[in-house]
Amino acid sequence: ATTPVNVTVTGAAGQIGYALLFRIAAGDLLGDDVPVRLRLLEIPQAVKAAEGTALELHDSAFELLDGIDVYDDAQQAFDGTNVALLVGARPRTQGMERADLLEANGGIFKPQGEALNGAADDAKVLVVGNPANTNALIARSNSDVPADRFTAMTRLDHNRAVGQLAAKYGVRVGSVSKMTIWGNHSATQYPDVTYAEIDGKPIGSEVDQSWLTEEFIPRVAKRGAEIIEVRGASSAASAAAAAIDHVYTWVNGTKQNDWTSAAIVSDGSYGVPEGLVSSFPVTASNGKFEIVQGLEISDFSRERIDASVNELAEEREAVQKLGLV
Ligand code: NAX
Repeated sequence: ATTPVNVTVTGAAGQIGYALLFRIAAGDLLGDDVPVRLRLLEIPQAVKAAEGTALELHDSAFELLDGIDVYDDAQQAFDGTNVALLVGARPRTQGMERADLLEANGGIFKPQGEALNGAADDAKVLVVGNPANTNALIARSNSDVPADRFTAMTRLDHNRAVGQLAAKYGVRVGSVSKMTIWGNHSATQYPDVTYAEIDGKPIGSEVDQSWLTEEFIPRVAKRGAEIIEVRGASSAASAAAAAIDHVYTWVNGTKQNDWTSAAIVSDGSYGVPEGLVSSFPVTASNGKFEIVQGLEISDFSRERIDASVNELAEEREAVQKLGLV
C-alpha cells in the first residue's frame, strides 16, 4: 500500500500518547508496509506539548511516517480519518462523584462522536480514555458511524491476564491462548480462564481455585492500582502496547485457534443487554470483530459477568439521565 492511512490520536500530549505515537509511526499499528499520517488532537493548552512530540517524531526519521498534523478541533482531526484512538479523557479528581465524571466525559465524547461523522467510510474507533466503555457508548450514540466500528479497550486487561497466567505456569506468553475478559474495564471486570489453554491444552479443570479467586482475578482487575503504587504513575507504555495490539488484531485478524478480548457493542450475546459496550471473547477477520459464540458459562462465571455488566447498565442509566445517549 502506498496511500497513507490516517490515524487520529486524541490526548496526544499525554503519557499514553507519548508511548503510542512512536510505535504507530514505526509501523506497529497496521503493519510494517503501511505508511501512516498522524493527526494529533489536544485541548488548546496542550497543543504546544503535542507540537513538541511532533518535532521528536520528525527527528526519529520513521520511514513509514507520511506526515503529522496537530489540531485543537475534533472536526478537523477526524475529517477523513481511518483509525481514531480516543485516549484523551477527563480524569476523576478529588471529590468528584461518578455522575460528575460521566458528565465531564460526555462533554468530550459526545462532540467527538458527532465529529466522527466526517471520518472515512472504513473508520475504526478505539476508546482508551476512562471510563472507556461508557465513553465509547456516548460517542457511538452521538454518531452515524456504524455501531460495529466503536470499541473500547480491555486488551490491556487481557494482556495482563495472559502475563499472569504465563508466569504461573512457567511458560512464555505465546503459549497462552483463549483468555477472556468480560464486562467493564474497571475493578468489576471478570478475567475468565475457563477456556484458557497452555500450548493448546485446556487448563480450566485443573486450575487451583483459591489461586484463581484470591490471587489471579483480583490481581488482574486491580493491576492498574498496583502499577500506580509501584511506578508512581499510571500505566502508559503497556496501555499504548495494548491499543496497538487491539487495532492490529482488528485489522489483521486473530490467530487460528485463538481469540482475544475487546469491548464491543453488545448484540445481546451471553445475556449482556444489547447496546452496552462490554468486553467479550472475540475473533477478528476481514476487519470485523465477532463474539465467540456457544461457550458454556458456569455459575461461578455467570455471577461475575453479571456483576460487571450490571455496572455498565448503571453507567448507561446515569448517562441517559444526563441526556448524553
Ligand atoms: P494523561 O493525563 O497523561 O493524558 C491525557 C491527555 O488528554 C492530556 O494531554 C489532555 O490534555 C488530553 N485531553 C483531555 N481532554 C481532551 C480532549 N477533549 N481532546 C483531546 N485531548 C484531550 O493521561 P494518560 O495517562 O495518557 O491516560 C489517558 C486515558 O487513558 C485516561 O483516561 C486513563 O484513565 C485511560 N487509561 C485507560 C486504560 C484502558 O485499559 N482502557 C489503561 C490506561 C489508562 O489508565
